[in-house]
Amino acid sequence: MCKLKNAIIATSVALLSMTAAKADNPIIQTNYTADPAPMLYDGTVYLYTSHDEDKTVRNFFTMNDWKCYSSKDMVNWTDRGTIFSYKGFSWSRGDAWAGQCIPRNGKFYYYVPVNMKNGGNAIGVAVADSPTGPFKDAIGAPLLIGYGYIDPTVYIDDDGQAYLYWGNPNLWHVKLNEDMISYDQKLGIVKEDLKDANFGYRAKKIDNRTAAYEEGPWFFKRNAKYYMLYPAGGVPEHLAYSTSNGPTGPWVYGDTIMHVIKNHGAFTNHPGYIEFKGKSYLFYHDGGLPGGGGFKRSVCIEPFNFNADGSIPLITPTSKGVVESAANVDPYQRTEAETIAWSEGLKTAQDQQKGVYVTEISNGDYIKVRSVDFGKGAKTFLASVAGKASTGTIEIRIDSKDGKLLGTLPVKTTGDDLSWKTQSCKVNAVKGVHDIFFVFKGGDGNLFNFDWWKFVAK
Ligand code: FUB
Repeated sequence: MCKLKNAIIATSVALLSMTAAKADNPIIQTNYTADPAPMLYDGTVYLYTSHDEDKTVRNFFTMNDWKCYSSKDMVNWTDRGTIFSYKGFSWSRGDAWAGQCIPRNGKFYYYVPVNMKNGGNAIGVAVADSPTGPFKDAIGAPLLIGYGYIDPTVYIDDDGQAYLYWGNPNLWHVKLNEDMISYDQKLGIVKEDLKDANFGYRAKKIDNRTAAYEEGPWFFKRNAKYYMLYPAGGVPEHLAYSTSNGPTGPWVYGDTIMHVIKNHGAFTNHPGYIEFKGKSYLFYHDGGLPGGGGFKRSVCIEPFNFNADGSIPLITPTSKGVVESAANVDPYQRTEAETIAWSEGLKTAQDQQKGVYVTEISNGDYIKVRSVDFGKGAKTFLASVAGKASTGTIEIRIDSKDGKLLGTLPVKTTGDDLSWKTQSCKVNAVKGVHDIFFVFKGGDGNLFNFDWWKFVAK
């Protein structure tokens, strides 16, 4: 984005000290991300997001592609790149809005809304052999076409029946066939009756606002109860939920689960939910990054506990987000440089050769990686870097950006910005679990590119 970096530099010292002190919402700082859709697969959380472009066109959502991030600990997120674009649907002219991906029979089905070439709303399906793609149009045509057909959410029940819900301001569903790219024609498209008791108070006003379903449903099951989370209340949106004893209702309105976000909110919000390692997490978006707002949103996470009766408590948006890491990072394994708990200034890029790497690194930028377990200690730091005229260094610090210096890697030129070399430096004694800060120092302009790092144990 051209550039969050500029916005960050222009932002006051007050903001920088605020961000340095807090962890770690919004969870992605290298792009504007929205409409979070987490998916658990093989011990890893894959987070699919829509993507607000840096440059908003005609004061409206400017969204061309979808991104994926992954994590094994809920605090460090690895950028897996742009995984699909509306251009992958030959029949679409744009508007890559909120989608959800689900695995089935060794394939990954990504349900996404776009606008068709004639302008109408449609839901397409992209399919891939891996959670991070490459995705391609699974049908060659839309799965569903209709006014207000946006924001699909998909769930496969214990009996193998898959359901797709979607819509704004109506809510529809179909039963997907086993192939996941067609649906039960006999049942057809079912439109929910959005009565107050089912999906919130549309007619009655509460605090001068309607409290009813608006869009962005998120469907899941927990302990035999079916949940539908959704943005409600029009503009601006809060988050609410309904529950049911069956996958197709009847639905019973629950309550508000997140109020309209007052501090750095966007006029939309959008829920996602996942249980990971026995803990519950609500994903949502705000406008919390520098330069952020309604068309430049950012994904955030809050851990929460269900009430004993299965109801969902009111969840407060925080800047700290997930405090407790679900796992430690092993520094003796290669870690992608784009694995980030918090960063400032820099960006990510991707190409065929390297995949995703960290780029546009300027003097003073940094990456924080949380909960790194050094065990008995490290002796050497290795980094894969590339830079035509590099004069920069990577300072390896622990526990804060100005914390104890473990070592400094002077990055030597590799001859080209995409000519990658592994370079190393000695590190001072360090034991146990620490947050690492890679602080980049150097002259003017972009210093070098950074692809991965690891330590060598003592
Ligand atoms: O991101 C574009 C639209 O805004 C989504 O489809 C809605 O859910 C809202 O977040």
